[in-house]
Amino acid sequence: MNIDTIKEKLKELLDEQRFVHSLGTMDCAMMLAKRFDEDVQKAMIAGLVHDCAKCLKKEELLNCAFKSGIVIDNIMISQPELLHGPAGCYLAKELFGIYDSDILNSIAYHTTGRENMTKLEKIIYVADLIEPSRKFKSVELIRKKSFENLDKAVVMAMDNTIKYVIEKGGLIHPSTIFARNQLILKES
Ligand code: DGI
Ligand code: FE
Ligand code: FE
Ligand code: FE
Repeated sequence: MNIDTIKEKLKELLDEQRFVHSLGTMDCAMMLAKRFDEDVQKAMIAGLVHDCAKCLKKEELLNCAFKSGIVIDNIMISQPELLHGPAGCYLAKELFGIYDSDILNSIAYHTTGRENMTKLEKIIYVADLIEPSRKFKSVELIRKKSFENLDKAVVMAMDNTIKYVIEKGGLIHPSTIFARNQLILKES
């Protein structure tokens, strides 16, 4: 499926704001892919599709997440925000005919991150947070860093997300902690 066909289908799955966010993530993923020598077409598709399950109802979300082949743990079930990555990975295959495992993993792990993230997974993790419609306080700092050092930008993005989740009293998914620790240890 080409990008224009994916866009048309995606538009029906998402509300206006989420669709605009997806286009922004696609553009940022494209720029980061060029900057860090990743496959530009793959990055664009992953960025465009990453939130395709975001507007599903709870039941549908659970159903798709369980069919994704991604391990769904109790933390994800108790924090349903964490299910749209795995569910999106399933829909990417079923609705958009995407079978590239790097693209599918980038979608599946775009919310939590994980240890040993590929370059594409990092690009999508960061692009999701820095796309133009994101307005939080430290976004400019992360935007700037993302074109200098991808790993550092991932850590900054995780820091931002962890603080946000703590602020809301939520559970932090351990994959984010493992990923963040690994990236920081690698730097030092
Ligand atoms: O889908 P988006 O809004 O574009 O962004 P996202 O998929 O990165 O994050 C979706 C939501 O999930 C966002 O409100 C932050 C939240 N989130 C991210 N990591 C965690 C988390 N929520 C909990 N409870 N635990 C996490 O580890
Ligand atoms: Fe998301
Ligand atoms: Fe994110
Ligand atoms: Fe997103």
